[in-house]
Amino acid sequence: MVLNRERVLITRRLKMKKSLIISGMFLLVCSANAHADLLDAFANGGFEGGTMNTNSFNSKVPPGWTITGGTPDTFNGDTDFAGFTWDYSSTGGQFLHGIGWQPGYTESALQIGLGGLVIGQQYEISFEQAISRSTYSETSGYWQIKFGGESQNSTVMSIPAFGEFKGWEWQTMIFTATAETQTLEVIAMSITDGLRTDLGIDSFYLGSPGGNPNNPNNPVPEPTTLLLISLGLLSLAGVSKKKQR
Ligand SMILES: [Ca+2]
Repeated sequence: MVLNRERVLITRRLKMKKSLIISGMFLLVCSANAHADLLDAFANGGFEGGTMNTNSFNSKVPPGWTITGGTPDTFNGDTDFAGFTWDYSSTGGQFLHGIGWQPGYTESALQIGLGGLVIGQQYEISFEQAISRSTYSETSGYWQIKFGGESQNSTVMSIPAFGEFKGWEWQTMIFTATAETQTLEVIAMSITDGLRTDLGIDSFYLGSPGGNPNNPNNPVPEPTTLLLISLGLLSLAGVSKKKQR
């Protein structure tokens, strides 16, 4: 009788463990899928779809973006007027060109009304940046990114020699939402007041941390990782089963 009762208890415990493991695995798969979501309201991080002449200072930004300061331009990897040398980013096509010439002149673009944010939640902003030296360029520069009330600076890119190009290099930033709807702004900055820098930005992502599939610096959980975690959980279950025997 006593033995039978123990057996029933052990079977019950094993059943509970099994269901815990299965729900754990389910949660892991769900969280991996949630990371793939890009913020709904955000548009055109690839700076594509412009119909302007990309081999000139066209003073136009691609669809989804609005100019806030100066006259940023839409370029592509072949843009080579005025001594410029550029290349295509990892996601290709067009990109945004901005001049930083502080404090008197700043080129910037924004997207307003990015809603659906969760206050206190972290969001990843990642992008590729580049710098070129035209006949007008004088100094090094960086991108300043504003999202809501928070502002972060990218790594400074040093001005290359004439005819040379530097980039595209990935930048990853984590912002915390302080409102349900926020404005995003990208601002070209020179490191020296009174001297001009010419910067490029492309492959812009705003969404869940780790969710940018193009960002090579992101530890995105891959199917193989999930499989390994599942196998680990199963072997743990095996060990506890043996112990109970
Ligand atoms: Ca692009």
